[in-house]
Amino acid sequence: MNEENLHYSDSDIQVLEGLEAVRKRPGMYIGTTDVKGLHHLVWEIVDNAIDEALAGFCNHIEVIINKGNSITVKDNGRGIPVGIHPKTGISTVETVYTVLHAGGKFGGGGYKVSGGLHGVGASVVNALSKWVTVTVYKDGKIYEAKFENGGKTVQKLTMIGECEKERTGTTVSFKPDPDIFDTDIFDYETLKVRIRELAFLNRGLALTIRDDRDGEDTTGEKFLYEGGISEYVKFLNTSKTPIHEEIIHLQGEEDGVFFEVAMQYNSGYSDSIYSFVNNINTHDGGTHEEGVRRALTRVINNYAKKAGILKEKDESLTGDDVKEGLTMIISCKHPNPQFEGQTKGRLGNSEVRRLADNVFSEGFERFLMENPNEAKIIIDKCMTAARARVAAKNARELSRRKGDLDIVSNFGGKLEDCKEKDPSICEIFIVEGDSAGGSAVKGRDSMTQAILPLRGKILNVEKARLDKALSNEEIRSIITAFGTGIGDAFDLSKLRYDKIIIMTDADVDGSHIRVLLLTLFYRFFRPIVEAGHVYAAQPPLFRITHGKVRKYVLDEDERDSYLASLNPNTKYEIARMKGLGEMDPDELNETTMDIHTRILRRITVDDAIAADEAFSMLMGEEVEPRRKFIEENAEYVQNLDI
Ligand code: 0RA
Repeated sequence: MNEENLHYSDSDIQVLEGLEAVRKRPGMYIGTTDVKGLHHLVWEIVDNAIDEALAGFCNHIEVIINKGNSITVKDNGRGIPVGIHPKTGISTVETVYTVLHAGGKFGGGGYKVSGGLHGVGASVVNALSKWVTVTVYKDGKIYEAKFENGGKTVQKLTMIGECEKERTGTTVSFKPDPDIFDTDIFDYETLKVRIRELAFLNRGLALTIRDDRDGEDTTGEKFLYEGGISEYVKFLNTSKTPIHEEIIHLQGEEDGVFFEVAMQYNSGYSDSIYSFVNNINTHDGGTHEEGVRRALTRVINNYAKKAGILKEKDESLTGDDVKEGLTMIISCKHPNPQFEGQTKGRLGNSEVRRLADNVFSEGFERFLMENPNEAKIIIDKCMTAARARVAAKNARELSRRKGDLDIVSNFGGKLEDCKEKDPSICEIFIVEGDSAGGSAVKGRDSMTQAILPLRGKILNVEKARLDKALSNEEIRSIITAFGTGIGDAFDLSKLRYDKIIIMTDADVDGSHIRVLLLTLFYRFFRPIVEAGHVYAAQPPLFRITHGKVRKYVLDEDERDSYLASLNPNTKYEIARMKGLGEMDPDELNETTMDIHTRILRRITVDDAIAADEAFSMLMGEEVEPRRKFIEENAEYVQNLDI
């Protein structure tokens, strides 16, 4: 045996030991052996092709799910080098596929996905596969290497044919080892979503995915976005309503670090901000995000002040104010990214903060200057968000001082609280109208029953954000009485009553108010509804008296079946009940409030949703369904505060 052979067999043994370690502890390398780990294999191979695209030599990557659940990844890059690797003395292809950690070290420079967060290299895929075939098209020749059963070379890199000189690239096919994985079934949708994302993140790079598992080809799906992350933002906003036309796209480069950002505001209240480094999602943010957030807040405040929208005395807009309804993609390509944090989901390179801030602030400032109409729309949106924030803060402070009932009267509410403080035995009746409220106060059990009379109409909260809702006195009384706070400070455990009972007349007006209250609860106090704390009192329609017995019944049906149950000789009297406001306190107590005789209907989430939907329809953008609804419910609708 000569030196070289000796050397070769040494490393060969090392190689096998390395790959054996991967098979013994796959979790250490790919996290899990469930379907997520299975997909991880695909990303390892795709990432290598993406690196070739990032280096500027590849513009098409194809992923195919083959019959029998093997995968093929094709790229049209330069092809993996086919020469002998100086360190191992074997071909580079074989080195990359059999030596642990040799992946991602194809040669210096450039951005690398593969060297990044997950990059464990192609050898790990080989170790966990039943078989792998690598084909390289290069210099007019076709080369092939084959591996089996966890990465054992069964065919060294061999020239197997010729092709046109122009044809270059690498094709890798592999079949995950069923002994390793819990499942061998790839999920098309999962693969597609990430492949589409890669296409958005790498403008001009075509990615296709095809599922050949059942039957012959389907052409698959092709993703190619010349607009890159701008198109990503557009895509994310498709089911939303953008408030300005243009997608703002800014980019810059410094010392080999490339940074870009795309954004557009929509009419919603939440934000969708995603950031990436070398195509890897930095879900915990990092310096690139920090730079943008800082610049966004600063530029908007400066502009708003200069434009006279934000006055000297006004508080500055916060980072939260300026991101309401914002859809944004931040992408950074870095030759040497430092990933930090428990899950390595945060970019640590400090120089990126400055780059991101500079690129963003210069570009965005210019956009605002050149597009005053859009600028106004955006600033107005932020101002509204700020007002909502201040209003919500005031409401929180209001509800924090729970029990201090002076505050309630300050806001025009007229809560008659109960004496008991233990929420589990307390109830609050929300009563329509002052006269019914008066009767309820007199007829109640003042130990455990609180009464909150409402003066007629509650604000319709459709489309009204927290700030507007909070300017309504009735709503403020309700918030204060409940004690839970509202919005982000909502805390169900602070609820001061076990039962919230809506007590309205059994007529059209009564049901209007009930619908308005349910809508309010569903929008702003949903957990209270979900936890089953909300009830509707059921005032009876008839009183039947016979002998010493007084029986209240809800409706005609109940009346008839009760009468049918009586002895035929029984003498009885029937009285039709009046509205809540006309009952005297004793009657009201006996019929509707007394826990022994009353009838309550628990409001389910479905009831609340139905109320909410009715309102959405009445207030929504679509004219036709609204017209129809009003026609069908003319009487019902006419008094609504819409
Ligand atoms: C380094 C140098 C060269 C090609 C590659 C890496 C390369 C690696 C992979 C992995 C998957 N697809 C790939 N495509 C290219 C070029 C070396 C030369 O020009 O000979």
